Amino acid sequence: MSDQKGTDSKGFDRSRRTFLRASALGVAGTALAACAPDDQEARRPETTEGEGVHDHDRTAPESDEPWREMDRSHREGVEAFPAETEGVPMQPLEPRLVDGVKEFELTCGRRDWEVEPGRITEAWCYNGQMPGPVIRVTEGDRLRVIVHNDLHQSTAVHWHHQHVPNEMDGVPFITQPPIEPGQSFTYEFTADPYGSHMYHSHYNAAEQVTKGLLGPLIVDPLDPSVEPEYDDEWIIVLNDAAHGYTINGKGFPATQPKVVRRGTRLRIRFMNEGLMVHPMHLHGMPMHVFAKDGRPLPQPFESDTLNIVPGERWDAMVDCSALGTWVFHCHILSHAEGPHGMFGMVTALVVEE
Ligand SMILES: [Cu+2]
Repeated sequence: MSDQKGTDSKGFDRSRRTFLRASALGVAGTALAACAPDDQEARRPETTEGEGVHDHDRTAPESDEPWREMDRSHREGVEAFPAETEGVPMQPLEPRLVDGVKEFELTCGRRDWEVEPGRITEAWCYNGQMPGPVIRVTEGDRLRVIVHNDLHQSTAVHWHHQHVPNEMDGVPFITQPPIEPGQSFTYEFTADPYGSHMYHSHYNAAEQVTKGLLGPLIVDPLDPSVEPEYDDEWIIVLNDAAHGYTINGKGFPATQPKVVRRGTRLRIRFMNEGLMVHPMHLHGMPMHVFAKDGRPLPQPFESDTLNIVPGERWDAMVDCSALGTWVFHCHILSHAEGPHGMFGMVTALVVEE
């Protein structure tokens, strides 16, 4: 990163762009490439020039030694990151404003989902996304969410931690009839309290939620001064059953990094929609944890590894002061790295000049 030769106005090294695949996250890839050790980069195949791949290691007589094969598969995973895959999670969902009510529409359905390059699973989605779209409102807003069920099973939607009227709580046979296949149901409530929240199925949940019927519900406070100021945010949704260990519906190397400028105050919103605990560990910079389940902590604390239990949300602030590509992963290591390299719950925070 210290070599400024050949950099453009954004500070990226143009000569290294050629190592990138065309990708919506080319910026992140550039940052990653720029942080790769030079010897590793020198061996990287020149993807834009066609056939010419010259890689000493792969053709050397000793290339069948097990440790070389292990190094090769580790390196390939890192070089593929961030991999482009089919299926984009967590797009912002725009409401219609109807007589002062913010009206959203969610359709439950099944689709093929590329968790990692070439690994396709069947996801059960809201609006074709896993996790589902980001519903974002302000504390005190009136919401109406019309849910259509195009699944082959009944379903219902629970608004996790929202103070809803009982009949809006989304639990079949307790607060409402199930939303049968082909039917719709309309939820209506006032957004309260503020914070990082979630919505998810509350019917056959071990299957429906882990297959993808979940999404972030962000309620911004009416008075922003009740939360710390931040420049950028990163929602991290963890899941661990039907599709393997995933961050925002993807496993490494298809997880997406967060790329920020040095000095950014980055808010991370952790959510666990899986069946297991996941201690998330950020390299390089501490996390200042200031809220649990959307509520401010009486005593914020500093952490490098934050345990996220199923159903929990945690909010942490990172002062992105340290340049580089910092790995960010679950520290139950069998969720993150094995003999073939990193997989599952691994991503990166990339801090650029
Ligand atoms: Cu984990």
